Amino acid sequence: MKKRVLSGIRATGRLHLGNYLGAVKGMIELQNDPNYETLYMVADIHTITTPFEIEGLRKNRREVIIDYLAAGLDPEKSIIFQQSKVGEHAELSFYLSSVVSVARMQHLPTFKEKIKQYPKNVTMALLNYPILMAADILVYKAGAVPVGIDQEPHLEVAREIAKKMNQIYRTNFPEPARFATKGEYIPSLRGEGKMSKSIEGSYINLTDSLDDIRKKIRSIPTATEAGGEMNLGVKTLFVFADLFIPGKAEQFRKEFESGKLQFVVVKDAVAEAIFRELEPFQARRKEIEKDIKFVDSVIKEGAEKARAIASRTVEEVKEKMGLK
Ligand code: AQP
Repeated sequence: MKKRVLSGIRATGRLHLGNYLGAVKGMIELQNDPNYETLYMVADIHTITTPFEIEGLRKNRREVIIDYLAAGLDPEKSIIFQQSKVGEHAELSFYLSSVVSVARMQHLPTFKEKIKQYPKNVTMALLNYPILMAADILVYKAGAVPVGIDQEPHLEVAREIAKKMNQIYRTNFPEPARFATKGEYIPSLRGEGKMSKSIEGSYINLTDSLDDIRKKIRSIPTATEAGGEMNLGVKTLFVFADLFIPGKAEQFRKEFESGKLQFVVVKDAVAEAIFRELEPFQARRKEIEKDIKFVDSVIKEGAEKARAIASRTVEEVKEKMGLK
């Protein structure tokens, strides 16, 4: 039996390097491994858990699908779909919420961070985010979830829910585990926190030009002189150096320690290497953008395939919970 895989990205904007390294790379790796059956969605329902604009949401969810296809997700190998087209996610999340306490949700670090970021948007939808994520995974009985390390607290909730449902209602949900990549945590270019779509100045878009990338990498707040303790900005720069110029990173580290490092040299080498990695993605994206019919057919067929699996799970859960 193939192991099922589920992952998704919110429709809050174009993908950035953090999404790509922390999630999409893992998604592609599992898609290309014959031991896995992969389902990848654009998480548009999750998007309404924080403030959003209606037209922006519509536009972004298509952009995420195009980004997926350009990055190498293949509808012949993966089910690529829009979360809101499979109503079973929202339905199952309500059933699952009956085994979760309010306190457990309120104490999650991710919830606390989001209410700090959006103090006027402390909604039930935000509180329910991890339960919906558990439903996304469990509705396909997925065992592997390629997501960044920031999502680990949510996976813990999904495992707790799976265990409880199995104990109370004799369902057979697997306990999902995160599939980690080398870039599981990409820091913000501002030197503090993670790279995030909703934090201006923190991210590099996958569609950025070499010039933009160079400017952004140069903006990382490194010290004026090398040597001594690495500050957060320098540490951030070295995260990128380790990922994108691994052959040169050690030498640059030694130069830093001896006080001889010129930061702009490392920054420009990193920027160049990031752009080289993104160039093929950008070329493919331009082609896919033009092929409206292809994108439409991926969205339509993906929903049908996903629904066929999800509806079976929901029927089973309803039966076991006495709702049928
Ligand atoms: N900085 C990051 N490093 C590694 N992985 C990351 N991910 C996000 N940021 C990083 C991973 O990308 C996937 C999709 O994330 P999301 O868009 O669904 O939600 P998010 O985590 O809230 O991403 P953003 O960019 O921070 O969006 P906003 O600003 O809209 O909230 C997940 O697998 C995540 O781990």
